Amino acid sequence: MKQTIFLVFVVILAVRGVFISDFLYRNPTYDNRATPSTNVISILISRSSTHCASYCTRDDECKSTMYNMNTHSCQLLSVHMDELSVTGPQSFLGWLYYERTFDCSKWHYRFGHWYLLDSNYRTFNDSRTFCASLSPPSRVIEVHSQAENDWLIELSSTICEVPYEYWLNGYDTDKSGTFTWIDSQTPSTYTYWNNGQPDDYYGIGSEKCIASSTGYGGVWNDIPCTETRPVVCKRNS
Ligand SMILES: [Ca+2]
Repeated sequence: MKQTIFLVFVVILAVRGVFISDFLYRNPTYDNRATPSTNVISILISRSSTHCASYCTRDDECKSTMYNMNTHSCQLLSVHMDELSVTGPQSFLGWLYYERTFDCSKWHYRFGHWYLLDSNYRTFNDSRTFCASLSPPSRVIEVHSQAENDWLIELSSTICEVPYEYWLNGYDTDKSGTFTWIDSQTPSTYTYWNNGQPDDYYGIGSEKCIASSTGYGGVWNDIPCTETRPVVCKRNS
């Protein structure tokens, strides 16, 4: 029974592995090097290093892989190996190290959704039009949790290295701080307003749109919709 479940799991992963959004970079510096077991997400048997990579690119936490060309063991690691994370040699040889690299120009898969950052400045409406024009079509990001707001920071600051204010897909029409997300039409249960925001700074109704300041801890601010900001587009599949 266990074998059947494992096989089904492998088949599902193999099929899903077609949708790889980024790549693994071969870095021989850390071949045959070991890291604490707390950095090992899982160990699988994999037919090739590429197959092993497909597991990694489908795992939100995976940053690198160790693939053993003799035993076909595939370790998914939660770290990029460096001098701090290396504890010494592996107990046997044959391990090849691959590092996951993130390409800012590609879609990234997290929390069951796909995300794409575009650093061009547009008004909110033009950003909506831009996301809808992509293939597949998408929407301006709706942020439903702290983890997703943190991911917006990671994507813009760490991966794309362009931390700034990014449009969120909501209208704060009444300065109450709660609102309905535009496209999903769900109420905002999670918010992360900066102190004193939303404030409709230029008068009632003057700041209807919302941005997350990823260069400033991801706090939210209401701003005029005619301002121009970069955007992260989001789609479900
Ligand atoms: Ca404001």
